[in-house]
Amino acid sequence: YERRHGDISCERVVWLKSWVGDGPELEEVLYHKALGEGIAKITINRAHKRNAFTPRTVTEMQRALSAARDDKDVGVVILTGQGTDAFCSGGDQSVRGKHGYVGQDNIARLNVLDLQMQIRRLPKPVVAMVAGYAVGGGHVLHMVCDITIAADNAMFGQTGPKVGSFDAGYGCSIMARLVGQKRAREMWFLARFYDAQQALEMGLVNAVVPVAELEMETIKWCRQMLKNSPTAIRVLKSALNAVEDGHAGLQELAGNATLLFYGSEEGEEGRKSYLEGRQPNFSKVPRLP
Ligand code: S0N
Repeated sequence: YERRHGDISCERVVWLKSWVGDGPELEEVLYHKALGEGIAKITINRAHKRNAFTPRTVTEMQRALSAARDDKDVGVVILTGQGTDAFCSGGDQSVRGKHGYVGQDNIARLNVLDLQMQIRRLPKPVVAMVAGYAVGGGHVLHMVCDITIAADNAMFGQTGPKVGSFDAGYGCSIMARLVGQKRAREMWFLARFYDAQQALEMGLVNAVVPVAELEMETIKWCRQMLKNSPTAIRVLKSALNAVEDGHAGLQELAGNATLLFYGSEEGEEGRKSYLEGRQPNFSKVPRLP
């Protein structure tokens, strides 16, 4: 630990390599938990390819996200890339086939779409910590996250129309919500890159900090969220999603209502009465205005 200014929010983090459940050893992703904090960190570990993802990278990220979701000690997840050159440069073009990205099992997939859904539905905030390039499918990943903290060397953009691909799902809809229709069309049609300051001005990111301070600043944001009510944050995330996600958004929000209802006396009376073979007695439940 390194304490600075006696301020807990400036205390450095000790990262512990953590277990993501059964399955093969992680190769393309790192999963860490911060000692004594509620923070998990998922790192794409392919710096030699600017952290481009293969089907295996995506599967490993999905396993790490599941581990973070199931872990009652984890309240916030950081998503990042190894090194400072790139957050993620999208799909690894060297394994792109005619029907998607081809994994070691020789099956072509676009499983990054499942990963996007998983980030969106995770009932805990996901913070993108972006140094260097966040482009192509990597740009979509940071947009799907709840918060983005960018280093001053970050570069953002879509490359699809240059390399013969596009993400017409969240890659368009979330982008248009973030930056507006005109800018979204500009980003996709021209495939330009934007620096961190431009991204901040466009509403693509929440903050820009010097690259050397990126992790510490991200940790501060995480710690501040962790001080707040996890249930409030959980319901707010699903509510913010629900406005845009149609039936899927409603289902997510409604799941939270059910979760809270199960914990109430009213919900418990229903369950108990069934098990005790009697009529439920809801007479004490106040009919609130
Ligand atoms: C990121 C860039 C700008 C970095 O440039 P820089 O710093 O000059 O480094 P390079 O020398 O270019 O790169 C270093 C090494 O890394 C390799 N590399 C980088 N990115 C990739 C990549 N995406 N795939 C494979 N290899 C990559 C370089 O080749 C180099 O290797 P060596 O050292 O051996 O020469 C620059 O690298 C760049 O522009 N990268 C490509 C960005 C890109 O076009 N990405 C793909 C965009 N498309 C997607 O992401 C698809 C997303 C997707 O999966 C999807 C999802 C939903 C619906 C549809 C789709 C879809 O298919 O579109």
